[in-house]
Amino acid sequence: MLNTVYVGLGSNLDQPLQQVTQALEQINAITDTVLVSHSPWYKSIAVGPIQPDFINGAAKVHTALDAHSFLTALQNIEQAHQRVRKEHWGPRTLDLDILLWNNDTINTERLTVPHAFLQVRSFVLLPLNDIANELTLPNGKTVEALAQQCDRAGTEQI
Ligand code: A4P
Ligand code: MG
Repeated sequence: MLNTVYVGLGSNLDQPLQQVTQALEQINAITDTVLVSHSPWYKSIAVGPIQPDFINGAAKVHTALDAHSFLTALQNIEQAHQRVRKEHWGPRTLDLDILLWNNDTINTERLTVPHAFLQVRSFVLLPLNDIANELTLPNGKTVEALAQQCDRAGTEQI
């Protein structure tokens, strides 16, 4: 079965734009996986501890892998990026999150889908809406409505 997946990308360390751009190629290179489209990039003020601004975006992917195998593949890509410069407690070179997996709800030890903060984060909703504004979440809300409602202060397209 071919799964339609939306992935959130983020980086705020070590040339973030380069990190996320390279990650798109690496996602496309995952076994039985194709990158369908991706959003423009956004610069966003970090949520959480004080740290550099993030570059964020979203990608649409088709994959024949199951959700946990796909998560492992994304984590392998994150690891490859973190190896360049290890920052145990610092900001991240690359964060790849599964935002949506078909219209499924997944709750396992390793995976919560839709992503826990999807509905409130402008740096996720705005790029997601660029590539998936026709989408409805499992709870019936549309990405378009959520993107329109969210507080976009601190998030701007670059
Ligand atoms: N996990 C559970 N569900 C998922 C999912 N849907 N996709 C588990 C990916 N992973 C999922 O992730 C920890 C664990 O989450 C994984 O082992 C996986 O099994 P992590 O990326 O290693 O660590 P984390 O930072 O604690 O988690 P997460 O959820 O990525 O953190 P956040 O909350 O996303 O915070 N500000 C701006 N402006 N932009 C950002 O991108 N990102 C963060 C990271 C903070 N502030 C930010 C941004
Ligand atoms: Mg993550």
